[in-house]
Amino acid sequence: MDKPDVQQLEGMAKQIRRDIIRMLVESASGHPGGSLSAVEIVTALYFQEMRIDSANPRWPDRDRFILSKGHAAPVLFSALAERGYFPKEELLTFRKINSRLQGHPDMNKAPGVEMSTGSLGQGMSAAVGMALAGKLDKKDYRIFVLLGDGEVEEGQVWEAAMAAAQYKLDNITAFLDDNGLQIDGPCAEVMSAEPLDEKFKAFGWHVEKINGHSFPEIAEAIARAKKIKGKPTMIIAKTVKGKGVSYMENQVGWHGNAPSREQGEQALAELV
Ligand SMILES: Cc1ncc(C[n+]2csc(CCOP(=O)(O)OP(=O)(O)O)c2C)c(N)n1
Ligand SMILES: [Mg+2]
Repeated sequence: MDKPDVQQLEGMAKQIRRDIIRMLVESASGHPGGSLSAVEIVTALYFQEMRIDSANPRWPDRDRFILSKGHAAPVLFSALAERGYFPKEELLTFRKINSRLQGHPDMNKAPGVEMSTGSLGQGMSAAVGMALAGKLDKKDYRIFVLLGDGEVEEGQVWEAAMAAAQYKLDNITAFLDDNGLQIDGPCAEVMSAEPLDEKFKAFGWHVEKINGHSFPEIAEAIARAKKIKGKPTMIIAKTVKGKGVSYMENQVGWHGNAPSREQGEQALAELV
């Protein structure tokens, strides 16, 4: 596949936002806010960065992406469908009985899903294990993992962070979707983990800080991460929860509520 330019990536991001809205309207449940905030990060990984083959999802040398904040499943499922892992029509079965696309990603059901996630904190540990396996097997594949800023309030994240530095896992690049909100309020009020950059540095990570909606900044940060030897990289990406839908932006109430059909129409009218 040819590498897309920024304009093409922006077009794909808009398409993925539209998919997310349609999935949530159809299922009448799910998590829009944290799906929409992560669109550019996930789009850049699946359409620009990762060495993957949708025709061969279990190719041993593939790069791996783990959605540690598993409740943002709609953004992952949409990227996988747009990238050809399964038919796009299947997106509308999201959260339905017997669908392969459950509310949180299931690696035994949906093609392309690398790890079942949803219990916050666990995906990061799995990602670190995969990166360690890659080193032991002398493979050159890379591991990408996406965490939420509420998720890093989980202690398990810091155990995994410690292990990644201990084993010098420079083949893992983590993104922190720094949208400022978690399930029922601002992270700063629920349980502040700030200063996140200094904490990850103290845990032995190389840290980048970027605008998580800028494709050039995402690409540049990944390029720098690839050059760092002997250390894992954390890319702290400032984002807007609910990005792209006016009435959802920065609204904690849109963490885990689906738009009605009418609200969905309004969102789609904005995403043209
Ligand atoms: C271990 C665990 N505790 C609690 C929850 C419930 N929960 C689901 S999403 C969420 C908030 C996550 O906030 P954040 O990581 O910032 O996600 P985002 O803002 O990107 O949606 C919580 C507490 C969970 N899924 N797993
Ligand atoms: Mg958040």
